[in-house]
Amino acid sequence: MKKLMLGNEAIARGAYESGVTVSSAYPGTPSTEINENVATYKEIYAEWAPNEKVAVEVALGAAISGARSLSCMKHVGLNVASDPFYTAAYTGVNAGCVIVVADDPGMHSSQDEQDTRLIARSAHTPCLEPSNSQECKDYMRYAYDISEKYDTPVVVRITTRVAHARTVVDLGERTELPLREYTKNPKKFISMPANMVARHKYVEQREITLADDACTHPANRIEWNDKKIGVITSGAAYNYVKEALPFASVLKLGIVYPLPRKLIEEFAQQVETLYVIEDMEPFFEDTVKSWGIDCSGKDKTGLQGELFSRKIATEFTGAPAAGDMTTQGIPVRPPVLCPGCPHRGLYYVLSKLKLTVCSDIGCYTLGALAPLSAVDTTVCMGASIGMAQGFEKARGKDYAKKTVAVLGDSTFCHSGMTGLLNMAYNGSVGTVIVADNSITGMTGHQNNPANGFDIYGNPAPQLDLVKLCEAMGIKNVRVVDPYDLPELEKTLREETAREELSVIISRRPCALIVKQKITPYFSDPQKCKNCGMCMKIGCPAIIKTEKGVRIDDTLCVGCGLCSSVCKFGAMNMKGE
Ligand SMILES: Cc1ncc(C[n+]2csc(CCOP(=O)(O)OP(=O)(O)O)c2C)c(N)n1
Repeated sequence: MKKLMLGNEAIARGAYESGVTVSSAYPGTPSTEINENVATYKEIYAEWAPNEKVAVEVALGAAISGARSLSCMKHVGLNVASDPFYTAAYTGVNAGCVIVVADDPGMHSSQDEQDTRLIARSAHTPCLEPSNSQECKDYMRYAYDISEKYDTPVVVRITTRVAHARTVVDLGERTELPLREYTKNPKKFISMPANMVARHKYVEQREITLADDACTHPANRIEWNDKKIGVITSGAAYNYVKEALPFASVLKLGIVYPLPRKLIEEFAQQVETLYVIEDMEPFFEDTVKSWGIDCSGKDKTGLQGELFSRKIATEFTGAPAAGDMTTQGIPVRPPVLCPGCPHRGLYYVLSKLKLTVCSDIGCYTLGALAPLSAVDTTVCMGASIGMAQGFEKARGKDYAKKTVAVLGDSTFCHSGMTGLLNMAYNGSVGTVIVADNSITGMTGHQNNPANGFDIYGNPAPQLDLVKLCEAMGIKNVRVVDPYDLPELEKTLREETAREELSVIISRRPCALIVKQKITPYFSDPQKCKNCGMCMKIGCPAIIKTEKGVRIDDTLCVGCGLCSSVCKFGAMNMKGE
């Protein structure tokens, strides 16, 4: 049967058909839909882990114990998981263990452009890269076969356009696999120096063998055409190359690490001019050049942003440039906090109090945008707390009283908890605000340990944030509703004035998950003085006109924040 599938859906299907029984992941665009789809297969146990490190550890444990396993994450997730990941290359697996990592060239929804191929190489772990949904599914089987044959975890690297494009997939049957036998093997599975010295040698030999075998693996193939131009490429870029340079011969790499040297040398010898066209880093290009083969590519495509076929046609054939194809003809629509978002009230008050805000990664990062403009720093998940502590240690307690850390509930569970423990343990002064909207909002509403539901939507033990903070020895823990601006402001003033550590839990569910009847607000033209105060909350439902403001009642969710900030009583609920 054929089905139109997202790359991410096809990866899940590939895991299913390959007989996977355990999958642990943490959401992150553009990888999130993989585990959401895995969870639809009843044959696979799926879970959201609190972070990627735990997810990889669960997958590794399952694989060593004898079951094929999967872990998925976005590229920066692999940084979090790198501790178990690097050592897993030494311990090896038992049953197959595949880690799918989604890179985001062009940073559509990420804080950096990281190339996972580089990490796979430094961890001495094989890496595969599919170009479309069919390959997403097929490469999962290849990945499990390689994982078991060579006793190694395997990375499947995808990029945004492959993860989020739909192409036709030929569905196959699931191979049901019995659990492999597990036997205690300290020399392999206990990462003590004496054991790992021998394993390191194994890893080196494995890599040489795999590089040789990769020369004949079906995932690496040459498509001969005119031999004047030859292109080495992979992943999404392969599709663009086929469209932009249909006359060229192409070496399509599916195993992108370790590289099949003999195959590349054979290809290079037979073409007049050799180009390497790859998203992100000059990963293939640098290696091929290091073998003394003349080639080029990055001088034309650059390191930043993603490739697209018109860009390749322009750079490699001199076709007219088409401007920025990604935005042409499309009105600019910058991201914004949704109408009724509970983070809006919090950032309005933080901005009013002119506090230094070490923020974090989540919907609340949007508090950085005008008119709220309340954020000073955002680095990576969980960094807000450590950064605020750094401000305190460098600038002193008085500055700490003007500094807050802000992070969401999922981010707090992911990697905020340890930062808070550090503050408590080291007697730091400061205010940490957990913007608890009872969901992992930014990545599309995944459940997490703080909201009391598992990946299937079933009730799960709910982390009690207040008790957790108290258990860390924090005396000042308060819960406040961010729709209640006066109370929120009072709480913030009181807690930041203390020369102690405080936690404020700003609690209200995400406006998009609240299912209740909405009575929208309207602006009374008799009372509106057009003072612009309500514009300061940055609500997309409020529209400024020459005569005053208007509320778009198709957007308004009736949160009443505009009414709280209007001094003239102009904002009222319809029917009031
Ligand atoms: C290491 C890492 N993993 C995953 C992500 C993707 N990501 C961005 S924000 C976010 C979670 C946001 O949830 P929460 O903290 O609850 O805040 P909300 O968006 O609900 O306001 C995730 C998973 C990331 N940026 N970095």
